[in-house]
Amino acid sequence: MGTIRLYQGDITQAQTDAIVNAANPSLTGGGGVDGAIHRAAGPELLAACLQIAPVGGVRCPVGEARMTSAGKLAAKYVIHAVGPRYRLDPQPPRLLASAWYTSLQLALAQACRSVTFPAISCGVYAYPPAEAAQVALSVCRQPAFAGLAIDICLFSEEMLQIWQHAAAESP
Ligand code: AR6
Repeated sequence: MGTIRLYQGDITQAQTDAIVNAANPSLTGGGGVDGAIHRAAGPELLAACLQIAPVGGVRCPVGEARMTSAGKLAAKYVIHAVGPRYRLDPQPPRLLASAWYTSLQLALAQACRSVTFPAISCGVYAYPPAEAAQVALSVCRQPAFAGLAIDICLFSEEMLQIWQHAAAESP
């Protein structure tokens, strides 16, 4: 039976089959959770990302995701998802939903039973977290993903409360 669990923590410590990275289209690392995941996984993660063939000049277009091995992390896989930049990309809700949906599809395709997400786009990409939470939770609740244990790892207590509120508002 699937579950959706919100918790405060550091996603690099997650013990699930896959963890999701909030990446950018180059998939060559960056700041925020992307930097933390690459540091914790070690250089094998960047090497795996560089194996991904670019499409139209980028390894992962906005609203999509790509899966790699996970280097030194406890997880088996890293799913690199690229969310929208809130004020720059068109139709941010559609692109954010697509990033979550594609990530969950990849997890299922690799027979993962559990996956941990960060708050994609809620940092540098400036997506208002309450709105992002509603978009993300509505994708996670789709029947197609009912067999997955989905954890959502929020970095601060404040972010956890925003997501818990969104979850309670639209149960
Ligand atoms: N564990 C869990 N969540 C974290 C962690 C961590 N260790 N570190 C940060 N967060 P961001 P974005 C939270 O900026 O907005 C990168 O440079 C953070 O507090 O990492 O999708 C990429 O390369 C925030 O709530 O991702 C891209 O260029 C959330 O993770 C760009 O940033 C997402 O913040 C992507 O921006």
